[in-house]
Amino acid sequence: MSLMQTGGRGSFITLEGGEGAGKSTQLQVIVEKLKALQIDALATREPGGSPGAETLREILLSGQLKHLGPKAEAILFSAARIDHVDCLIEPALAKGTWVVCDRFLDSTRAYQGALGKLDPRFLSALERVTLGDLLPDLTLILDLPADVGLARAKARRGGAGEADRFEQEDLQFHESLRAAFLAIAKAEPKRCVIIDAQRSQSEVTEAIWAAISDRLLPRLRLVEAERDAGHGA
Ligand code: T5A
Repeated sequence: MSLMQTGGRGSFITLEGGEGAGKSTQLQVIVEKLKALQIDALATREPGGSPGAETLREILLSGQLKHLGPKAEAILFSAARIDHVDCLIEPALAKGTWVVCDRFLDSTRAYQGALGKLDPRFLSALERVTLGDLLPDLTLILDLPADVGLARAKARRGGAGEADRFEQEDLQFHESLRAAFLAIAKAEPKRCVIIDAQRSQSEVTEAIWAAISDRLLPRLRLVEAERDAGHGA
């Protein structure tokens, strides 16, 4: 049985983790694998993903608003998210497209929330007004030692290019970030799966695909089987 699009709502997958964990690399592979199963899928990223949010991305990653502090940054990342959700994510999910997103709400929880020591009640309120009921169906947390990720990110820049606002933070910041993502995964095991990202790219892809096959594809197969049975009646 082929995994054709079912006409139902698409699934929403997010990739999270520290700098250089391999999120962008894996994002493309996942989307290609979904398309090979004839699932309509698109890749997107945060901050960004829609014209308004990309404008905010440029400002946020330039570091020129760092002095405003984590609370204001959390609001600005959320403002970008509202545009992204309204313009791209919700319309795509509603028409049955699967959306695979490089970073989403857990990055705000980890970078601004945990590292910025924000009151969790402030973040919950912000999530409520930003997202309503929208949550990822599956979040893959790519985990690796902070120094390995930073070295990968630096190598990708060719060593010379300028590190962005958050890559410039010290190693202690990035180690705490790793712990924050692991804590999120521990608190929400139904939504989150930790992926050991220190392995080779193909091994990481294999682990990610195992999680998607385990958590999301059975639901799709079920809907499809019901639809086929209905057609056959
Ligand atoms: N942010 C974002 C917040 O503070 N709050 C928020 O709410 C949100 C949404 C975004 C920044 O904004 C912050 C977090 C970030 O600091 P970005 O430019 O989008 O910045 O950067 P990152 O998301 O951190 O992405 P990176 O590009 O740094 O890392 P990736 O995407 O995880 O890594 P990737 O795939 O580019 O890989 C890095 C290098 O490693 C190699 C790749 O070829 C590449 O050269 N690589 C591997 N090498 C060995 N083994 C593997 N398994 C490898 N996988 C990839």
